Amino acid sequence: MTLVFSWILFILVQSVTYNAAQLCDTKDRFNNTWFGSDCQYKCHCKNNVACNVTNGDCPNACDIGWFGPACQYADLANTAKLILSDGASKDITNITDGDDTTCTDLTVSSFWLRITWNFNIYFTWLRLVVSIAESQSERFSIKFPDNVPTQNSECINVFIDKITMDIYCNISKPLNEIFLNGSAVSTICSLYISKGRNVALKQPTNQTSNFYDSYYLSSAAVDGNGYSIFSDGSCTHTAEGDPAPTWILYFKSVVTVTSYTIYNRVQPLLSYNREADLFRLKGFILRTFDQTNNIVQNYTDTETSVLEVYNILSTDPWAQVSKVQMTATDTTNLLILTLCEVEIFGDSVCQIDKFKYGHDCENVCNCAVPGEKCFVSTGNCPSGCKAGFYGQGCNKSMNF
Ligand SMILES: [Ca+2]
Repeated sequence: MTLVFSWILFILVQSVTYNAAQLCDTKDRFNNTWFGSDCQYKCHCKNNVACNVTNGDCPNACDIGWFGPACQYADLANTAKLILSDGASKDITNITDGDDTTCTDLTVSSFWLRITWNFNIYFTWLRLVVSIAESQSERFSIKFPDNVPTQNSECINVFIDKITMDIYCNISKPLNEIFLNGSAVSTICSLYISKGRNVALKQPTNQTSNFYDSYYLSSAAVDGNGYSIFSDGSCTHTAEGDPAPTWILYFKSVVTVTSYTIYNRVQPLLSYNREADLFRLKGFILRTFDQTNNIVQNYTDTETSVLEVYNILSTDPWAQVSKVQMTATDTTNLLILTLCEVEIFGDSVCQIDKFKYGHDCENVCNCAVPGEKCFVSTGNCPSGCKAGFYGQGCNKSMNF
């Protein structure tokens, strides 16, 4: 009897898994494809092709603006301005074209590559791909502006393979430029700088009231679609008369956060209520909390005009965040909170599973030093991979 029951359960579980996989690789109505056990991660493949439904790998390459494991890391390098220290005469657009096979040949032995943004970022890690095999990490170096306190020991260089190197730094201050140098930079093919991955996607959410029972629910802000036209059904909407309309996201596992991107409701230009709808977000409050409900960040919008998209930097890129809350405060028109998407860039913490890594802390670190915590983003280790292993996540065996 028990055996029969086990079999039925097995078949049930298999069919659920199978169905999830089937749903994941079908494009949703916004033309996105998904992966993961609950189809909770968005594919970011070149030419918008579907990714592997289990691990998110892309058949060709990542879409431009994305890189790293399962193409889940947003790239800040392609939003930066790159300047060579020896003048701007050389074409360096290959570095940020998202194609690892197009490389620069700068034929100079030593120079600085200055990378600047017209906004502030947090630096966590970057990836360099070069055309000529490297084995010495000192052939790359990274420098931060003078007002950003760093010590060499705060950055760790890790080889993924002979032409790919990651640099991780433990920095808590926002900055808007970094410098790279070293002879190997002259053969650079790609530079990716991590903004983090969108940790908000498909996380559990709630709001203090619903405008309708089945539409414009809190989950619409984490459905992966920043489409801001309300009728597309991908925005939230609280009920009229709610005295403090609030939206809340509860992370399944604590995360670190570097920045927030909030998509306002944007009606077509000639809509009669376009301005009024935009103004509902004016003066909003964003609060984040740790696991014991202490406030991590308390941000109030003070923009003089309303924006279609708000970018807010975290106050502490290493703080552990458990809950995010947004409240509307503007009473010029109707007091209503509408969010078309809330993207939260950050990463896993893997606090309980200390020696694990990945989006769900599902993988085990495989470091040279036993018991060492690996980087949650890639699974690579400060001490290097365990003997006999190499590659991203130290999970490729040298014994064929
Ligand atoms: Ca949405």
